[in-house]
Amino acid sequence: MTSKRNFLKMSVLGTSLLGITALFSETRAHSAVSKRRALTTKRTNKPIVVSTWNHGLAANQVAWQILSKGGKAIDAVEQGVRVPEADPSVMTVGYGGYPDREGKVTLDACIMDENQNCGSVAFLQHIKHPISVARLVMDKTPHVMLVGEGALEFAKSQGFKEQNLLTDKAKSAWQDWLKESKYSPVINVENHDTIGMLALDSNGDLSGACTTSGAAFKMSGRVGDSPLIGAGLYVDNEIGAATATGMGELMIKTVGCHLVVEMMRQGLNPEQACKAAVERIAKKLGDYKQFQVGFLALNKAGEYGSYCIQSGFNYAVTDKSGSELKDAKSIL
Ligand code: SD4
Repeated sequence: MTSKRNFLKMSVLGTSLLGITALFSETRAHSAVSKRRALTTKRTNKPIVVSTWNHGLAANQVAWQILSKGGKAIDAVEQGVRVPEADPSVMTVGYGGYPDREGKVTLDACIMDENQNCGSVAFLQHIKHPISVARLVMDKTPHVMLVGEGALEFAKSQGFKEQNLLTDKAKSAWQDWLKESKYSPVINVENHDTIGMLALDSNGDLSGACTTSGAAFKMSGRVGDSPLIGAGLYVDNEIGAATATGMGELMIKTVGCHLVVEMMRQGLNPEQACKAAVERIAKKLGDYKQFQVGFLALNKAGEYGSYCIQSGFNYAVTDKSGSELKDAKSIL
């Protein structure tokens, strides 16, 4: 009887001990999960927006107004890059951009969202905001890219008004250029104003936009990397996003921004991924030293980084802690 009672006592004790142990390890597991969650949340720096060059600061401000209120990254990047598009003092984006050799301002732009949707326009004339036309190509057509006359007709059908984009300042720069008609892209001067912008919103979604008037005094009909998904911009919402500035032919030849995102998929951080893409250009393209190329990347955790060929490329970062301009590292 006694031994039976003892046995029962032991069993009860055993059971409760087991229960306590189970409870304890469950609590431990639970707290590990929540610690991990806390770490992930703490580590994810969102919302955040990054963009190329000095004029990125003003563009980021507009993007930040959307992001800081819980808005979507795709809206933030579209509205953000409209700032330099409308600014005539920015002479390689939108209105006021340098024309081609024939004196025509021809614009390239693309946009990409968190669901792999994208839209693009190239060789678009007379429309101040090519990025918003690209957005509508994405939202309202079954296509990704419209060019030239077709892009213009589409823009007009959506209510965009034609206007003269050639300012007096850009016209006189072109007339000066005509005196020698020598096409030699100057590093960090005539090729330095494309805006590429990447944003991570408070929902954790990534989007990007890129818009430019392209290389100054280019051949008529020349299209650079900026409207080409994969070359001038790429977004993969699982991994990260990248954009590029500089001599577009080099990005096209290496599908540069796709390469940067794939490098991040392999585990590189944004700066390392941008560096790897610049090194790929250096390895494959012999004449790379004459040109500038800069990549800018943002990953899913809100970490960002950049790399370029020549020193002198900078980018703007805006998040909860404010805005700042940062210099990219370079291989030369
Ligand atoms: C292009 N990548 O058309 C553009 C030019 C540029 O900063 O980035 N300028 O090749």
